[in-house]
Amino acid sequence: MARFFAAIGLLNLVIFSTSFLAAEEEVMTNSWHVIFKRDVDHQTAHDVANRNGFLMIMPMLGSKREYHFMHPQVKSNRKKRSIRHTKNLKLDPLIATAVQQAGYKRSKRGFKPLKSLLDEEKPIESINAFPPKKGSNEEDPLFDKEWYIKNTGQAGGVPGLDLNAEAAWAKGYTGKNITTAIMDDGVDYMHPDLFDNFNAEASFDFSSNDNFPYPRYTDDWFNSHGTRCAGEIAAKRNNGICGVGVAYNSKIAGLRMLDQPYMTDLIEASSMSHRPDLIDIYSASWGPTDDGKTVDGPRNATMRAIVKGVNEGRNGLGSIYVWASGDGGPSDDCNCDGYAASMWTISINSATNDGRTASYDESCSSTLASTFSNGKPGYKDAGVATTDLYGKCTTKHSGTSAAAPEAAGVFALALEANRKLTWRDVQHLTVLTSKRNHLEDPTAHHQWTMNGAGLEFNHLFGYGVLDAGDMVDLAKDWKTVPERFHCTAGTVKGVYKFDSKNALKLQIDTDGCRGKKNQVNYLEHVQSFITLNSTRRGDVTIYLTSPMNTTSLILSRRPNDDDNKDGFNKWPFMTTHSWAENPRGKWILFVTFSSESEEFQSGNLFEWTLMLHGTQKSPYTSQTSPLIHNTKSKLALVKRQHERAAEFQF
Ligand SMILES: *[C@@H]1O[C@H](CO)[C@@H](O)[C@H](O)[C@H]1NC(C)=O
Ligand SMILES: *[C@@H]1O[C@H](CO)[C@@H](O)[C@H](O)[C@H]1NC(C)=O
Ligand SMILES: *[C@@H]1O[C@H](CO)[C@@H](O)[C@H](O)[C@H]1NC(C)=O
Ligand SMILES: *[C@@H]1O[C@H](CO)[C@@H](O)[C@H](O)[C@H]1NC(C)=O
Ligand SMILES: [Ca+2]
Ligand SMILES: [Ca+2]
Repeated sequence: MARFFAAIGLLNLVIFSTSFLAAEEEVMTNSWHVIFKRDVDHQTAHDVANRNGFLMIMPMLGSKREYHFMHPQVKSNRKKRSIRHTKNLKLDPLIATAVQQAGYKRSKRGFKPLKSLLDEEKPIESINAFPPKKGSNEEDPLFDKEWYIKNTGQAGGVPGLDLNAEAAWAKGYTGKNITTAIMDDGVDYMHPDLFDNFNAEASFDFSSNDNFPYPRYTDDWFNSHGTRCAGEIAAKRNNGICGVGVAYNSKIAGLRMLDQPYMTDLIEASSMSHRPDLIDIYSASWGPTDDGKTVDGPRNATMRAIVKGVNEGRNGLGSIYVWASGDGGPSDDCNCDGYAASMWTISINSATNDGRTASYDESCSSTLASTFSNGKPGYKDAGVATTDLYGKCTTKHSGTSAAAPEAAGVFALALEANRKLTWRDVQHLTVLTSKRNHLEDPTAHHQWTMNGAGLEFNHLFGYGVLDAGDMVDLAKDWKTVPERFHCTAGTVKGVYKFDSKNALKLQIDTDGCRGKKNQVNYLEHVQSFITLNSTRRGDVTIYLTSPMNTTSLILSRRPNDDDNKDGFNKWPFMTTHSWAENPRGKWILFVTFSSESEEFQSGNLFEWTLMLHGTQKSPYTSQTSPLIHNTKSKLALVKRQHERAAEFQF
């Protein structure tokens, strides 16, 4: 079964299922996660590694008990576990346990292999940034092409459909003293447009375990991804080179972690927990393969790293994890990607410069908001202009890859406006300031809908496109949101059949844990943990309707997913669409087959657990931002709604 480590509590990590069954393409690596019987210092860990023939790579998750060991004589892509090596480690008097690490695939979003680049009419366009122009106030040659920052209608776009970054800059926010880590294939930190904004102290290379996350050379520039993402955030302004980053005075750290034959849980976990005292935002434009049939997510150590990050990172305010929703196109669903679907990551979809989704855009109900990737097909310069490898610039960056760093840049501006923002504050600000603007689904399948709290959302775009100007405004006077609580609304267990002719409708009636310590009155995230199997997993479609009649499409059809045995095992389908709603009342789960073929399909649902996350007090009534007086602002709207509801509900 597709398994997933689901942590529901904030401090107590609840692990629902304890082992991943190795997928076919998994291997065993030469890395071991070693847990000592007691805390040991660095030197002791080294000595213990040495006396067993291993190398100590690094401590794990800031712990003195857990270490990453490597065995130089073991192959890094074995078919089987090396029981002998694990046994030897376990026999060491200081070691409690040791787990050999599986190696698996993680792919970067939006990279087109050389072949498809050559197939395109125009090959990739790289503009030489050398020699850097002298003088401090020279215009950046690519700025006019950065329609995502300032859309004047260039490349066939809609004027004004952009991140509204200039409004934030005009107020003096440019990302000063905020660091975003690019978790990727490295960063060309020698690039003249990035050099000054590179935070070397916060950087690391987890692919080769050293301090220099410089991209490895390949003929097809495969490792240009991280450098391109970095420029979108922190390319310098007015230096006559390439373009301008969204937060052009912020710092970027390079965390090189995608460039080794196989990903391991330890590499992911180490990256996501690297220097949370120095790194504010972690930007990731990668994940499980976007083949439309994978169901995968963070494993043990990575899940612990994320939970630790949101609880302890940034001195307890919480690390901000920004995630690209995926490039699997309409035939994939990012709720099957456990990183994007996590409550602790902000998953970002992308829009084109004329307000549509791109053909590769993957959607799901866990997406919070959107930024931009490439523009209108067929238009020159419709791609994302940014820095490129070896001091060059490009106008062709694309994919949801391009979208996540833009969001990281906007969040850097917001954090500069208010250093006290928690990880949840950033999500609330995103919901309240994102805009519908000109975003529309051309197929009209996914309409803009008002949720029960008066917040407009769209399955493709979340709460809309980020607005940096409004976000810094609201951030400035923002009062930290009230404490978060977790309420299990209910569990339905049994054998519930559904098939091509008969859909399944289940109901959970909840009081939102009323009268208990963990009562939830105002929702943030809602999770449905579902266990089911079916004759064709990709044809199963699931809707969740809240008591306030907001319907989230929590699983859409995935035509390529022909799984007929694994199904889902306590998989956490997440929705953000009931944000700020009152959870009390009937929740309805609707499970159906939507298939194009006539073939008869059937399935069984074994379990549905509904988890509500949110606050007891309204997070909005205590806000003093001047925006509260703008009766048209989302803040004013949702505050009024909460006040009206509170009169008779609690
Ligand atoms: C910059 O940020 C660090 C924490 O990331 C903080 O310790 C330091 O005081 C800040 N400096 C300024 C000038 O704000
Ligand atoms: C994951 O963690 C659980 C509990 O801590 C442990 O029993 C299990 O062996 C771990 N699995 C892997 C693959 O590390
Ligand atoms: C689902 O699981 C049940 C119980 O294990 C089994 O009887 C049934 O054949 C399975 N169905 C499919 C489609 O795999
Ligand atoms: C709930 O919303 C649906 C549209 O999503 C609408 O057709 C229906 O009438 C609504 N029901 C109630 C009771 O408001
Ligand atoms: Ca520049
Ligand atoms: Ca995907």
